[in-house]
Amino acid sequence: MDLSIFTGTPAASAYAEITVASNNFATLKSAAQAQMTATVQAVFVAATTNGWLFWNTDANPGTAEEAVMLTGKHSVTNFGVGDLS
Ligand SMILES: [Ca+2]
Repeated sequence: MDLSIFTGTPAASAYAEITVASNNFATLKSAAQAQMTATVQAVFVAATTNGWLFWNTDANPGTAEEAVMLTGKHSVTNFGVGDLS
């Protein structure tokens, strides 16, 4: 997945991944945003059923403006920083 916020493959430090035992979008988004810093710009959340990628696109690094659901990707083994290129 080639996000416009990155040029080429991002540094590992720009990415985080977590597991959240929920399928509630607000819960997943909140958990992702808790990981987001000036350094971490994209967060993969392995939810109960699917995976979600959240990322920042504006000047506030603590809020995710964009998200996409990755059907069936409910494990952190299903996605990694190497998939952001
Ligand atoms: Ca933001």
